[in-house]
Amino acid sequence: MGVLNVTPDSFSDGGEHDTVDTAIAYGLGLRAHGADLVDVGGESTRPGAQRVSFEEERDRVVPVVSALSQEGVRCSVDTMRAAVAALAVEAGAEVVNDVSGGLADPAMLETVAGLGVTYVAMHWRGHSAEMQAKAVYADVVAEVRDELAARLDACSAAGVSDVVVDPGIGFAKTAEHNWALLRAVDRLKSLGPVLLGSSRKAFLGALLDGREPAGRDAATTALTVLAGQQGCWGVRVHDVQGSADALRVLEKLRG
Ligand code: PMM
Repeated sequence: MGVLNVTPDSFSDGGEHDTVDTAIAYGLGLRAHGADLVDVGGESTRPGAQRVSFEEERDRVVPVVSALSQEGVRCSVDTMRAAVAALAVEAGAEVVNDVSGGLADPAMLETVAGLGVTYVAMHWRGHSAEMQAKAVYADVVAEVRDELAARLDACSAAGVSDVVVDPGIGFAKTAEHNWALLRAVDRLKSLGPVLLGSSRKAFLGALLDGREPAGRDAATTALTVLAGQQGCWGVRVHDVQGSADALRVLEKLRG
């Protein structure tokens, strides 16, 4: 899954493709580099970020999903809003990627059930402005697992059957929480297919002595190899070529 943030303020690629035309060109490039899905988002979720309005998010996301879908690029929509998810699916998106796992918008799960698409439920404890204060766990793996299991129950009650789970690396987590979750992918897999979104995140910068986001791609690729070895459903990355190449190597070695 390649990251396409149509936002002025995302931590790594904010402002790089915040017009519809540059976003479409960028999305085509992600596909050319090997992305199976292009994840189009219009609202930054970096720690401390403020929310954008529904209209702003819709106007950033829908034209890009529509144009990429017409070019045959498979898209997911990265949104916490049911109304944006519905419009993006109408425009061609095949997957709804909700970082709140249905907690931010009470209409989300019923909407996705009606749309009949794959749903990514990420572990989430609150909006960006407040989430780092919620990074408190006695046993992060057990608690994230239990909280994701509760979201799966909610999905099932609403009629959403095709669900991918995501531990939410960097969302209400310290660096050590992220590492603990990455060490425990095996335990998360029993919930269902797993997506990992570690790409260029701050815990990698901390590991690499404060390196800036663009210099974190090799470390990201190392985690893609881990995800591939563990049989994850997907990885959500900025540098698609590096991760796609690494997965091709892994596939070849496995014969
Ligand atoms: N991370 C970000 C945004 N969307 N979606 C999923 N499923 N998992 C993630 O870890 C995730 C996400 C934040 O990263 P960005 O600012 O680079 O988009």
